[in-house]
Amino acid sequence: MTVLVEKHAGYRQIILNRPDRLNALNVEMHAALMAALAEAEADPGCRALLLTGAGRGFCAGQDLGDVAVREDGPPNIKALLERYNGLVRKLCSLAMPVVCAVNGVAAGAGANLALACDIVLAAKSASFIQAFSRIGLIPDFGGTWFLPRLVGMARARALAILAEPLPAERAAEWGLIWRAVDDDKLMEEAHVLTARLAKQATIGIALTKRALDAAETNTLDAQLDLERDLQDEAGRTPDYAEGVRAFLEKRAANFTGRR
Ligand code: T3D
Repeated sequence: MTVLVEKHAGYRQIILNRPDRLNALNVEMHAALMAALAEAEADPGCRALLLTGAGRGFCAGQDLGDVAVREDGPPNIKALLERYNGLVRKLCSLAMPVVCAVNGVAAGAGANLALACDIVLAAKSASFIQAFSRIGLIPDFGGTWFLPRLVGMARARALAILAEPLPAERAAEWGLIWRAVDDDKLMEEAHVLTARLAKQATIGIALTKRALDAAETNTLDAQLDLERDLQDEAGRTPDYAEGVRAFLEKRAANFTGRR
């Protein structure tokens, strides 16, 4: 099984599982990951996801043993990426929070897979490598989109062109990820965070994601209109009513994540 799924109360943990290849993505793993995301999305009881890797790495990007290096012409990378891009689109559009626990090296598409998640924690020993330029490619899996937005153009350019490992603690200082965590605390912290998110107002979080995504290209005027509309939607959820009631009654809210 190239991808393992563990069900927890309110959330699922998805584990990339090709540890002998540092969880490099092949076609089978890509399909299994897509299926795991689709199943999570279809489960009304699943209100958050936790993505991590088995073994000492998170994900080393495309399995380079799997792409045909041909003497008679270039490999069909376009077809490969048309398929793989669906994964980034799916991850970014999920109507639930996605936590990524980067347990070890995240290289190439593996680094950008992590950046497509909502909240990224990384073990202090982990690193992020935009490895593409080492083999003559450009950052894909959304890398050229995520990097400048997260760390600014100067750092994005150097990361993409030099392909040097960025240690987790510096990645957190630069704003590439949320937090670097002691190795032995990573999974505990990731589970606590994901379980907490699974009890929050899921629809409100999904709408927050949509608003932040749109902010990248919207004018202030357009964004204010969008906030008005999305807030109207959030304000009609039972979770909003429960949140206000709980505040006034000075107790913890009991959110359901339902419409
Ligand atoms: O067609 C296309 O390619 C288009 C798609 C592109 C998307 C991409 O992701 S391009 C970028 C692909 N990824 C890389 O270039 C990273 C390659 N890996 C590395 O540079 C290093 O493995 C790491 C820096 C990530 C980690 O180094 P280290 O020293 O900790 O581990 P290692 O010994 O290199 O790797 C352990 C094993 O995993 C090793 O196998 P072995 O010798 O024990 O049998 C290694 O070959 C294997 N491995 C690591 N990465 C990949 C891989 N096997 C296949 N594909 C990999 N990407």
